[in-house]
Amino acid sequence: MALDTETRDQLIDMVARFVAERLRPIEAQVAETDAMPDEIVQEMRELGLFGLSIPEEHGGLGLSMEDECLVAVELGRTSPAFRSTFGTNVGIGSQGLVMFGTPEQKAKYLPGIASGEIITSFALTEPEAGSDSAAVQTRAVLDGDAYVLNGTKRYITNANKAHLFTVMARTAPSKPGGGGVSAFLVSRDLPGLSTGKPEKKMGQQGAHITDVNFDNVRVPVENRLGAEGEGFKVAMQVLDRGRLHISAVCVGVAERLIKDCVAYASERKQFGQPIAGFQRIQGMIADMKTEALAARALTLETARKRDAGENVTMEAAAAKYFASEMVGRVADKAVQNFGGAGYTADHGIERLYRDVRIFRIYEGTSQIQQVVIARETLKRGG
Ligand code: COS
Repeated sequence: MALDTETRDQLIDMVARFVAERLRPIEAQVAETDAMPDEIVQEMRELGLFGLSIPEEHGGLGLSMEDECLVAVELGRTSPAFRSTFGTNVGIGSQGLVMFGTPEQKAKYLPGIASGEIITSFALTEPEAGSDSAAVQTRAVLDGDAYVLNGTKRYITNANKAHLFTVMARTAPSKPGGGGVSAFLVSRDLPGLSTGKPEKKMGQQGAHITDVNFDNVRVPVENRLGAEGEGFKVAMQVLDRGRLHISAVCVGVAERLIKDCVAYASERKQFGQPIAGFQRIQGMIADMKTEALAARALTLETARKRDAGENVTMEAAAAKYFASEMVGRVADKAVQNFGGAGYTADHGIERLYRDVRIFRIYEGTSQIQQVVIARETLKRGG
């Protein structure tokens, strides 16, 4: 549902204040401890952040894609690890259920997801199925009233905290591609399900990814999400949507970095004047600003198209491709703008430089986005 302008502005203002007053002051602490304070998670719950995209009838805010992107831009103005805390509930961990769940499945899980009592994860990637998602080897074998799952998922965001996983597993080994894959809602407390140790990562400390292991996990038949063999398409449609959200976060981080650069360049003096007065610095700021504006426009335009019911597979891939590459270039220029101070931990610039690197990889690498964009463009005839 699209909010009226006033309500939307109030929501954005509330999120902006939360980011500025509660999250930015503890960015460095969260990065250093690699842990998210419980009271911050509780405040996120109270603000409704876990339920931004969950339909109102199930206890969420039911935002339109455009409104969700506008909120995601605000959330991008701080360490992406904060957004990651509820990011799976808003996006890939819940949207399969929202789009393909039965009324019973929705009623059972969505209210808890919206309130943040249930943390969700999206378990698609495997050791041998990264970009080639259709190659998943995790098996789901029907046995009476349950599917028996065996296999390993890798790099699964929030898996260490998750109560509910959307798992893509192969139900038809005779069909090697996506057609043999089904999706399941898998509760953490089922015997045989375990998660590994959080990986040591380049950035986004405070957000965690781990393996998920399935050892004869019996998942009730009623927890299959969508029809047998539809799991790959469920995953792809969840990702179409997730990619737009990530694009908006990239825009937010870029806008934050530009503000930081402008503030620093206006203060920092060399050759007797603030470096903002030098055209070579201005050139960098102009490039950063232009690219951020372009990514913002592409992301919001695509979100509006999706809200209008259009197929945006190509546009969402283009937005993710452009916005994630853009924020990489912006972060690189930000380090340059700050000079030696950007390379030290003092201003948090090097931290954001590391944090944004994953945007070009997760929810589909830039190279996969190129594949999707080219295929769709060829299919559409231009
Ligand atoms: N929406 C709906 N259906 C889709 C779709 C989409 N976005 N993308 C593909 N499909 C459908 C196709 O229409 C096709 O259906 P039919 O079999 O009925 O014709 C089926 O799914 C298989 O599609 P395709 O042949 O394009 O599959 P490929 O194996 O070639 O893979 C890519 C396509 C590479 C695009 C896919 O594997 C991908 O996106 N990989 C990256 C995954 C990713 O983002 N991983 C990150 C981990 S999750 S954080």
